[in-house]
Amino acid sequence: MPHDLVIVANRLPVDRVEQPDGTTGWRTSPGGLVTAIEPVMRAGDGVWIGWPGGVDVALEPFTHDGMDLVPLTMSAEDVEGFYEGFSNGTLWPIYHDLVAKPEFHREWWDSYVAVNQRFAEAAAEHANPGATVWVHDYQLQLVPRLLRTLRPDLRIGFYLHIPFPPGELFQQLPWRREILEGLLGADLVGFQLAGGAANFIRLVRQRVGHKTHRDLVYLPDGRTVRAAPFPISIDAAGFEELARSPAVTARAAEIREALGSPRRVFLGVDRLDYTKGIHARLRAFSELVAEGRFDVEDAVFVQVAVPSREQVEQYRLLRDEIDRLVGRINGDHGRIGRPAISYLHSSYPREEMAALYRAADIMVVTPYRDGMNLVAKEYVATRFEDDGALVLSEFAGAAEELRQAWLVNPYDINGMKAALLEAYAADERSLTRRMRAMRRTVTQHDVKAWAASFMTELSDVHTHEKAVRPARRS
Ligand code: GDG
Repeated sequence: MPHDLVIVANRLPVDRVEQPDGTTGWRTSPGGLVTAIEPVMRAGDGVWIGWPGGVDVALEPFTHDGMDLVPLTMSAEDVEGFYEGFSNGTLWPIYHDLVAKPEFHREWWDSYVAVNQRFAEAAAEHANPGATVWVHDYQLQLVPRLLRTLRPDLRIGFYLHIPFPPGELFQQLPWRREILEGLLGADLVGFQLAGGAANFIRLVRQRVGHKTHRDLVYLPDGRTVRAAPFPISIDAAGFEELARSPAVTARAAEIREALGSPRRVFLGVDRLDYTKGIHARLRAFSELVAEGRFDVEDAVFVQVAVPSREQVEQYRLLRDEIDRLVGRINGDHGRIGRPAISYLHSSYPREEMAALYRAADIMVVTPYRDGMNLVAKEYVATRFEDDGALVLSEFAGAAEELRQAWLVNPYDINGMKAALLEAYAADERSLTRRMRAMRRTVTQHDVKAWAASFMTELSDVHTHEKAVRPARRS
């Protein structure tokens, strides 16, 4: 049955789980995107199209927890070419400042085009006349254009969750023009930051040759496309509520005790990804331990590294590097029952994440480049007593909003060491002042506000265009 609102994302918002009786069922994935979009979907007769995970999993559309879901099948070749290849081996590093070297393979591109076409066809099939379609992220940048060709009646929005790179990097892509044209199939293209939107507009002018004015692109067929920032956020109230619960409070105390009740607990929580700067951050901490500035009785670092993209070679190498570093530091500086770094290569339920945030005095988030970084915002949301310190990379999107964090350049190890020392020694008044301001930001701009503002702008895009359209295009 067609719908008035279609969400298109690489993954469905559910994970397959084995039931105790051996059958398989579904569980809503804990991510922020689901929290954000669920209310929009329910209010607007929505359907979600995406990959359920796994290879050659062919399933009929189904309803889970009141959400209509349309699973798309991926073959082993699709996973290798479209997902691990072009999305994560080519686009991911280019869009993250070339932190790793991107690979260019024509067969990966062909697979990217073919899978994007399948997503577009599925969206076309499930959309009512004049429906709204919201396409998500870097894996699906060709969908807006492919979909518009199939269904010119639709209103199409696109949102990029990762940074949109400056022209000097983007231009390396052999398929740069196709990607820009793919995105221009949308009425509204949303980015995390104003800088990403500006990069896109400039590239469209230079590479595709369309006229632009401020945040609008004028296409030869008379259509206009708007590019604008929509910084994503979290379910701040939900996180705070979880953090206040007796179970999480008790668990946080238990974690601190298990760590030997040190004076300060440092925490890092990231997908195990080379963009997240885990290695450099642990190095900064370990040098402070080696220099005797921190004693393992006083300061412990807990690093949670959530397994990610384990089939991709660069991710396996990163894991080995971090394993070696942690082993060396703990071997050199740990004492019995007191490792300098507690390293956990695993994922945890949301309650455990909230308990870790509450147990931590200093949250360390130091990506080389990050679209936003929700972990930083989640930490802030759980600090309802206005305590705790955030050390945050200048290169995370979140740094534009969380100005009261200890901002660091993740390439500058000495700078990071200085920030860790300052956050360690900060007095209560300064911590409260900083945290209170950051909490205000996160609670006021939560994920529901983010989704609502994108949907409002998408439905207003043509009105907006008339208001600002210049007499002569510039
Ligand atoms: C991309 C962009 C942008 C992590 N481990 C566990 C777990 N998580 C949750 C966190 C957080 C989310 O995953 C991670 O979000 P981030 O924003 O930190 O990073 P990416 O995964 O790289 O996300 C990023 C984001 O999209 C949204 O637009 O901010 O810049 O790269 O919510 O809490 N959740 C649970 N167990 C874990 O072990 N339950």
